[in-house]
Amino acid sequence: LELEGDLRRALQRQEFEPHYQPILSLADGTLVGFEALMRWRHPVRGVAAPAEFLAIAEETGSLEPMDWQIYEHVCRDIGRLGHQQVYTTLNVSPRHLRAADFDQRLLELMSRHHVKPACIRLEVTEGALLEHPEQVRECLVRLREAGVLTLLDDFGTGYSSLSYLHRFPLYGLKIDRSFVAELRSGESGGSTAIVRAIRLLADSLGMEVIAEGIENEDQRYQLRLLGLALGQGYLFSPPRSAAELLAAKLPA
Ligand code: G
Ligand code: G
Ligand code: NA
Ligand code: MN
Repeated sequence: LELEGDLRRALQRQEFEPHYQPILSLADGTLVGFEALMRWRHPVRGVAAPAEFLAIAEETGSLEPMDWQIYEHVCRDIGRLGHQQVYTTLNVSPRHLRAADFDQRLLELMSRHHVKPACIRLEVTEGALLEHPEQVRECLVRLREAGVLTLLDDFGTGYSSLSYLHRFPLYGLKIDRSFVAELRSGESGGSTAIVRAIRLLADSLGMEVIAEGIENEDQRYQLRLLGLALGQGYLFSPPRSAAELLAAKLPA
């Protein structure tokens, strides 16, 4: 109950901000995009990650306004960070996609900030697709027609019903970090087989694949052997604030 009030006050004070984790080519490190991840910057307690507040926010209906605070912040940041040549992904909570005006509201926000459709991609989870499939499909189709692509997040951990892969306009899959964490060199079973199967499935559906949670060189090497082209993780960079990214750009 205390957290609920804290979240409401934090919303009013605009304490939610995106941190950015780069998405790169595993072959040569070329930057292709960033995932925007919500953080709560409390004046006393410091920076908190979603694990500490996401469930309560969702239960109490605060998550949607928090998301919009993040999306607006991302649109503002794209200009000042010079991120017009790459894409930034937004995490979308399941409830959002059911709102009849989600796509319109997002496109209006982007247009107000002069953000091109190619600069934004959405990350949705399997659960979000299955709750109100027809409404969600239509929303994602309208966004795709406007140039905003959708990626399926945490692939392999949800319902893993494959029928939706071609029913929804999905541009790519993000392989959940639990599979990447279990990759072992010289091993053909377990996680290695799953990652290979996901890559083959995505290839045959013409979908892009991004590996999440890459923490070491061995994982990067294994993923490249399995034909993965793109990834993100602590090996390359943790999620960083806009201020940190700006500071890193200044000559030392
Ligand atoms: O950054 P971190 O690993 O703590 O993120 C944990 C989870 O929080 C991720 O699974 C992600 O889907 C979710 N998440 C991160 N940022 C956002 C956001 O802006 N909106 C929503 N709805 N979820 C987010
Ligand atoms: O569910 P989603 O994939 O959107 O959330 C991504 C989460 O993974 C974020 O909370 C982010 O902080 C975290 N993350 C990013 N890179 C790594 C990594 O290399 N290892 C681990 N364990 N977590 C990571
Ligand atoms: Na995500
Ligand atoms: Mn993800």
